[in-house]
This record gives sequence, C-alpha cells and structure tokens, in this order.
Amino acid sequence: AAEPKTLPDYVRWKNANDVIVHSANTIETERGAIGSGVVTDSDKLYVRNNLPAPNADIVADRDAWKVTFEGVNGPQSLTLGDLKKIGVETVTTVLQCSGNGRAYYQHGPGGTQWGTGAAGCLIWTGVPLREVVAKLGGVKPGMNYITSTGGESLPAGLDPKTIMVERSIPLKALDQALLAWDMNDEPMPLAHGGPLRMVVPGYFGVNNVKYVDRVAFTEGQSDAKIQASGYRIRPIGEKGAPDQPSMWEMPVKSWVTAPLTTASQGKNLVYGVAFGGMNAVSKVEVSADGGETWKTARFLGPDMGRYAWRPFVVSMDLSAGDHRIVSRATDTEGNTQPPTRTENERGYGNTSWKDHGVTVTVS
Ligand code: MSS
Repeated sequence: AAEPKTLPDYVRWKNANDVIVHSANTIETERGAIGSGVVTDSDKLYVRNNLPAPNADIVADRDAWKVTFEGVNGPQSLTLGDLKKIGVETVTTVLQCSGNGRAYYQHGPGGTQWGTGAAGCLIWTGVPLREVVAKLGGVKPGMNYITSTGGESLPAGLDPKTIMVERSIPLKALDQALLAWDMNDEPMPLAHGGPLRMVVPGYFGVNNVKYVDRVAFTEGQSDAKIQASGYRIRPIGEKGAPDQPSMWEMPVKSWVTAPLTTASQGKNLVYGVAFGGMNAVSKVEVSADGGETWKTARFLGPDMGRYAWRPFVVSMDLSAGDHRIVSRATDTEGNTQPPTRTENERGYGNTSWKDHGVTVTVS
C-alpha cells in the first residue's frame, strides 16, 4: 500500500488513522471510521477547501471578526461579538460535499475521488440568520437569494471572480440558515470555517461558506465562477452554465460502514448511516444479495433532528462466499434512494444505492 500522506499543518490535530489525505486541501474520512455514534468527531471530519485555508491569525481574536450585511433595510457591519448578543440556537446537520461519491462515476470526472467520506454529522451553534435580519430591519424588497462570501485573501493577478468562494442560495433557506461559531461544542476550527461559518441545514457542503465576511441579500445569484458555472448538474461533455441545476438541497442517501471487506459465517451486525437531506430519514433497508431481498434496519442513538443523519444497524445471516451488501434509505416524503446515479460531467450528487454497496467475503 502507498505511504499515507502526512497531514498539513492547519489540520495536524486530525487523527491520521481515520482520514485519507488526497491533497493539502482535500482530506476524506475513512469509510470505517464513522462508527456507530451520531456525531462525527472533529478530528476525523473531512476537509474540502477550494483555496488554501486562511492564516490562523483570523482565529486569534474571534469576537473581533467582522461581517458585512447587505440587501437589508439597515445594512451594517457586525462583529462576531455583536452576533453572539442577537440570538443563539443549536442544530445538528449533515455536511456533505457535492462531489461525495464521485469515485463511483465511470466517465472519469476530474476532481477529488471521494468515496463515502466527504460527509459528516456535526452539531453547530450560532445565531439564526433570520434573527440577524430582523435586527437589521428585514430583507429589502425584491431580493431572491442569500449570497455569502468566504474571507480568504485572494492571490494577486487573477480575476477574483474566477477563484473566490461566494455562494448564493434561495431566500427560503432563511428559515434554517445559521451563522455558526461553534462546531461540536468547541470554537469553530479554522479548517472548518472559524471564526464564523454560514451553515445551511439540508444543503450541500459548498453552500456552507467558511470564514464568512459578507452576507448579502441579492436579486440574482453571484456571478462568481463557483456559483455561475461551478457546482451544477450538467450533461457529460457540456460546459457549466447558470441555467443548470445548482448543488443546493441534498436528497436522501445512506451507506454501509461495517463490515466492509470480510465477515464470518452466520449472524453479522451490518452498520451504516442514513439521512434525508432536506427531510428527515424515515426508513433504511439493507440487502446482502445486491438488492434482491431487503431487511429493514433499526436506527441507533438519539434522533438529532430533521437535518442530522441516523446511524442504523441490522442483523444479517451471512453464508460463505461473496456478498454484495447495499443499503437504501427513504425520507419522510417517501423519496427513496435510486439504484443508479444521475450521470453528470462533474460527478456530483451521487446517491445510487448500487454504487455505494460493498462486496464482503464471508468465510
Ligand atoms: N468556504 C470557503 N470559504 N472556502 C471553501 O473552499 N469549500 C466548500 C465549503 N465552504 C469552501 C467553503 C466546500 S465545496 C465544502 S464541501 C465544504 O466547505 C467543506 O467543509 P469542511 O468543513 O468539511 O472542510 Mo464541496 O460541495
């Protein structure tokens, strides 16, 4: 096996045994490291940065971090210290990269070859964006999007629009969006967006803008490349364009986390995680014969709400030989994980239960 790559400095505190270092800016959680608990430990959570993470200076005086609010009736800059006085809520959500499951596409989409590990379930604490907006006199009439800008300093000599992390989401996400300063009950790590991060429960990872320093209510979507043409479902071979579906709301998904390669004959406990994205997950079925016959799993641990994932377990009787173990989740709206993926150029949004199966050798 290849030597494991060492962890870059800004994530030196992660557990090297639980992660796959694809590059300095893309680190994946090992499939088997998820375990049976609800919350993903910070030291095994995946990292995805489109730009190098900012210097640690930005978390030296967290409460001094400034955010500019635009497109409200009383536009203003507020510090993190000010935001903490406006309101506070805690929400548990699945954070999942749009490209999670890209490794299973067969047309060879470029980008990080994520398996299942560009996802985790985290507890966030911060102020509901709607409370900040109320304080600032409400959203200006005619605004349709919430546009958040990442606070990275951009390399000189390049058109900022081509590299900046600026994402627009529909205004209706104001119902659940949070400006979060804690993750898993600790100050937001720099690698995950500290001092302050936009958290959009139910939405793909890319919309959860880190080091957020500007929140604007806008009529149209950002013209930054990451929004205008990036992170869209486009046919293979086609260029990105604003009329293609943007990676916003997440659909229902699940995968098995154990066993992954081998098992002993007889009764085995099969573990995994399942979530509904925008909706709560209501059911998970597991098959040990590639989807011929299914058995309903039971959920483990506390229900942390609509946007959290639920670990599941089911007892399966396995005979000797190779078994294709797959899981299939259904959300409260009756949406079920499809057997096949939606082919698209960038390999986004894979929820195929076939693709996420594992072949286990039982002896
Ligand atoms: N933010 C910022 N500022 N920057 C960057 O780069 N990225 C994205 C988000 N946010 C970014 C941001 C992505 S893309 C993702 S996934 C996420 O984030 C991740 O997170 P973590 O914490 O894990 O690292 Mo895909 O859809």
